[in-house]
Amino acid sequence: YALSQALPAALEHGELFLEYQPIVDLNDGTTCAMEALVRWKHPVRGLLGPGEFVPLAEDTGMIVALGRWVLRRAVEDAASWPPAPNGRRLMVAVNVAVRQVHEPDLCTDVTDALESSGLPAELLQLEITESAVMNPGEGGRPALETLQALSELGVRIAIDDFGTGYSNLAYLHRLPASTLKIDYSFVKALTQPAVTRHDSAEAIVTSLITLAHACGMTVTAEGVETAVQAAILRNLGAERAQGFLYSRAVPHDRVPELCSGFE
Ligand code: G
Ligand code: G
Ligand code: MN
Ligand code: NA
Repeated sequence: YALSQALPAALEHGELFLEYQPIVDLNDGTTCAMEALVRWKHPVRGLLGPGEFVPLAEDTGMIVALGRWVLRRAVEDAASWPPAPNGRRLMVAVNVAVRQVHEPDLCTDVTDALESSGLPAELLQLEITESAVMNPGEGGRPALETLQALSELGVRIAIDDFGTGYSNLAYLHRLPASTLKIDYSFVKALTQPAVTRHDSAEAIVTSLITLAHACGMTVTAEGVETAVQAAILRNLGAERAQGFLYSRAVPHDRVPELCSGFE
């Protein structure tokens, strides 16, 4: 309760900041994108992760202002990143909460952020959780309509935490999304010891990848911590991975050293 009360002032006083975690091409190890992850440097409670305050901000509606700030900051940061050695520029991935998707201003906010920073639309990926896109109700604009408008701007859409919600697969097929992010829980299950391991972990990941590809989406696996997991995912056809194997989230000034990739 106290934390959620303090959040508006914290945002105004510059206590929030972003870190970036690389998203890596599983085939050649190059860095494709950086995901922006918000943190709160609380004057009394110390460093807080998004898990500790994003849900509170979602409950109070503060997530709309917070999300708008994250979007601006991340897009501005990304506009300044140097190209990788292969000449390609990094994309920036920004998490968008369900409340933001139902805000009529989201497309305008995105357009404004791109225009004022000069970042090309194709270099912005908006990450929307599976449950957010699959719940088109909530009184706002239908999620599908908003996602279509964003997609027409040239922005990429990724479905985040896939496999943890209850998806309407017919609806999934209609989403203008280019990427499906497989939730870390499935990645973890791939290499869990035989006794506790869910026997069908590999079969589930295989079918998620098949499903994504059938819908014309590429796959990013989250929470990859070991080279064995990365090898399995690559063999199963996942295109990209993200996780501690490559890097934790780093402050903005360390992004350039991660641009070239991982062997
Ligand atoms: O760092 P941690 O594992 O605690 O992250 C918890 C969750 O917070 C993640 O699922 C991540 O997607 C989410 N998150 C991180 N940054 C943002 C943000 O800027 N906006 C929203 N809506 N969620 C975020
Ligand atoms: O849900 P989302 O993917 O947006 O959340 C990303 C969060 O997952 C980050 O905040 C980070 O703390 C956490 N994370 C990133 N990589 C790994 C990893 O390899 N292992 C684990 N356990 N958590 C990770
Ligand atoms: Mn995410
Ligand atoms: Na996730």
